[in-house]
Amino acid sequence: MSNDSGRLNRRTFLKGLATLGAASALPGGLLTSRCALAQPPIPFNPDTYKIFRNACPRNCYDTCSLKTWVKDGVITYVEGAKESTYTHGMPCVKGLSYPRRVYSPDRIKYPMIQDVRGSGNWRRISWDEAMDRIARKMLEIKKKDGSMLGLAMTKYSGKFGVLNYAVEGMMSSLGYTTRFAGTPCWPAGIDAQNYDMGDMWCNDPEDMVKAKYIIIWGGNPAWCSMHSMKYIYQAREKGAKIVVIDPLLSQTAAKADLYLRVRPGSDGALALGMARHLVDKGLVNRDFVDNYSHGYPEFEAYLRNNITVEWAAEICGLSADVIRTLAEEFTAVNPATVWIGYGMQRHVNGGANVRAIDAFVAMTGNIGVEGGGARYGHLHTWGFNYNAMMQKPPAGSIGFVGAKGATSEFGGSAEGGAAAQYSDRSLNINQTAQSILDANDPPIRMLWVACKNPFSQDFDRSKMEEAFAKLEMVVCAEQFFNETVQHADIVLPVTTAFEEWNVDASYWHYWLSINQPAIKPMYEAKCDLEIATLLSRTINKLEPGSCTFPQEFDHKRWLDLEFNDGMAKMFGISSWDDLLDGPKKAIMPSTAAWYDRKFKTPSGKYEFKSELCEKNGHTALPEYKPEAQSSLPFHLFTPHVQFGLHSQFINLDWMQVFYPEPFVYMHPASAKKKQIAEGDLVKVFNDTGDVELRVKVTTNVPEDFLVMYEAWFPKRKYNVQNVVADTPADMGLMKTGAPGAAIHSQFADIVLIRKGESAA
Ligand SMILES: Nc1nc2c(c(=O)[nH]1)N[C@H]1C(S)=C(S)[C@@H](COP(=O)(O)OP(=O)(O)OC[C@H]3O[C@@H](n4cnc5c(=O)[nH]c(N)nc54)[C@H](O)[C@@H]3O)O[C@H]1N2
Ligand SMILES: Nc1nc2c(c(=O)[nH]1)N[C@H]1C(S)=C(S)[C@@H](COP(=O)(O)OP(=O)(O)OC[C@H]3O[C@@H](n4cnc5c(=O)[nH]c(N)nc54)[C@H](O)[C@@H]3O)O[C@H]1N2
Ligand SMILES: [Mo]
Repeated sequence: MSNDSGRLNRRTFLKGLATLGAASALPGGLLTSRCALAQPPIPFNPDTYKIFRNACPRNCYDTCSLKTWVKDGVITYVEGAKESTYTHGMPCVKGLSYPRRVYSPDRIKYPMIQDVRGSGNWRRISWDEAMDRIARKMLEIKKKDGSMLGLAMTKYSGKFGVLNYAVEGMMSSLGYTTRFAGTPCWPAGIDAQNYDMGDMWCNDPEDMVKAKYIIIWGGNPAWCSMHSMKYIYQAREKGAKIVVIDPLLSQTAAKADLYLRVRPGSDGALALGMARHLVDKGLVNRDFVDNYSHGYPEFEAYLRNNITVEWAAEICGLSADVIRTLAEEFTAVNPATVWIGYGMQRHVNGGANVRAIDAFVAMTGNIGVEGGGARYGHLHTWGFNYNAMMQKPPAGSIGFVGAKGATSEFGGSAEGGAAAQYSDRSLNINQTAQSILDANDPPIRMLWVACKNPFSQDFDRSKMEEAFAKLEMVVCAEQFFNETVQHADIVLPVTTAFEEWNVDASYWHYWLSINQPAIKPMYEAKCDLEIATLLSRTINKLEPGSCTFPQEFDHKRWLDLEFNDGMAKMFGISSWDDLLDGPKKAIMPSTAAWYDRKFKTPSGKYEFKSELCEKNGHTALPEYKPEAQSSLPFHLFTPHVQFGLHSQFINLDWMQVFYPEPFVYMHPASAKKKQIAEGDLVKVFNDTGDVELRVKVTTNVPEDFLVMYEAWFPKRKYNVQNVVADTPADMGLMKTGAPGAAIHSQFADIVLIRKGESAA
């Protein structure tokens, strides 16, 4: 990269930060010392740049539509596409850092082999050799076991492009394999909304400007969906009240009109207390409950017989008066909305709590209303053909008998459409380590990891070491040498979104964006789809007919195969080429989900009482379910970080300026009790394991809390999963194939290791 482009890069980046208000997070002086503003201005001639269309493919609400500026074949900076009213011309701080990711010297550049796993002795090999070794191992498995079930795949959300589903397709095309089903992210809430409404569907976030009352319940959009904040602020300018319900004083809470600190996992009790108050006050919306709902009388009887506002107050830690006022204020205006965050459903009672909140919103008549709704997420714009994913196993493949194939929340079963009695073997992604240890007959011999970082994102890290030790071969398709790659035998370099064709929809807003190659693939990187075609060529040469995956790689042809009339109609395009003119928004009859109040439940109505839910082992009504208990003194939260997205971004040098070190956050009173002060080195521990790091003391967290943000720091031994067990959430199995993970129903203790420098 030329100096000029480097400088322009940094300047635009910091300017972007200042606009976002993130510069306030910089320690004083850093901004000026890093910034090139003092240097002579760079002559800027837009005509010397080529602009490409891209989209941020991360697992994020915002899925930003991007424009990439390329000069002399080099990406100089990335901006938000102005066509998308949602992205609004500006990506987040992570998006602005993309050139740094593409050109990071730490990227995996070539296929490599590690002579002894964990040794760090990586050797460059050719693509041919890598594929040959992989293919031979797969054929060896089939010969030994008579099936491909010894081959497993774990994949989640490192990149959410539709063509990345070629990884699933590649597996199906080899035969019946073992899949890690489910998602660590949002499954309990997905099932809950499916029981209540028959699908997960949310209003267009842009219609939040119409809301007169907004409760952000267990979500932190100031960090995790920053583009949504402008709608919330606009609603406030028009008079709306913004309430945040969270055990932590998050940045979103700090920006609210009212912050309500609740006990973890007590949201169901709070919602039911609010619902009871509506009943007492005669504030229930009769039109909705009488005409569009099923089982309301039974729900009301449950509230009258079992719930009081005082009981709810006791459990959630708010006063009865606050609960009454909140319920009354919410019903006093129209429309009013609740944004149900993903954070709050990561509990042993997460699904039950989402159902209770849905029921409260439904009683107020705010479902199916523009500016209203119980907003959680949607997949309405994901109507692709999933051609890359749906591949048929070779004739005569032997698999699991009678079991259900693995599913994914983004549609389709992994069975590849073959109507055989056999299927894939499906294991729980939220208990990856235990599942590997338990799987026998045949054992998992080989693991393919793509778009996934199990060592940093899955649970019970120490068990993961043990589980990987059982595997005969681990292949990672990756961009960086992360902890999972350290535990692999072969690593395959993959492209970034700027080096490939792809298409990205959002699970929150209604825009669709394309990724076109702004630059050629860096080094020897290939996309997941090309890797699948390459493997198919290699393995079919060794054993003809052993893999059905197409052996040709023409990205544009693959994109054609993903689109259909439904998608074209929804986005008002004639083909995906139209997305090269800019992102397109779905054309909808209303911005409100369920605007016609025709629900997809068995009764066709909103189900306060769900027989399906009962059949699946839960309660038919959204009854109270208690949070987990422990004898350990602290609740432990490991939520999402501001300057990274899971294990991505924090490893970039630009991000380390803002987030150089992880801390555990604790309240001053409990710090004092433990004789711990700010800056001290401590150990956070529980039965699962321990983490050593320094302390920050803050009243943003309750007294009985320890908080650490998930992130990957390449040069530190920091991993929150050392202390997060693989505890299941209550729901998720129905729609995603495995129960969710109770990531926040965790507990720990803390002990001083060494006093900090300042105190010494
Ligand atoms: N303790 C704790 N754990 C959590 C959570 C939490 O809050 N606390 N949150 C959970 C949630 S909500 C989620 S969604 C999961 C996320 O878990 P993951 O989906 O595993 O997370 P990422 O770190 O985003 O991505 C994984 C890897 O994908 C790689 N990748 C990027 N692009 C590509 C590509 O094109 N091809 C391939 N093959 N790889 C690519 C990235 O380099 C990265 O290493 O984590 C869960 N884990
Ligand atoms: N910057 C950034 N953005 C991201 C991500 C990221 O890692 N970084 N990840 C993306 C992904 S995959 C996801 S799933 C979303 C997550 O988006 P969010 O759900 O907004 O984020 P989380 O940090 O998981 O949790 C939000 C809040 O839930 C609170 N919470 C936890 N338990 C409870 C509870 O019992 N009750 C209540 N009321 N609140 C509770 C936490 O304290 C936290 O403040 O964000 C996406 N966007
Ligand atoms: Mo997530």
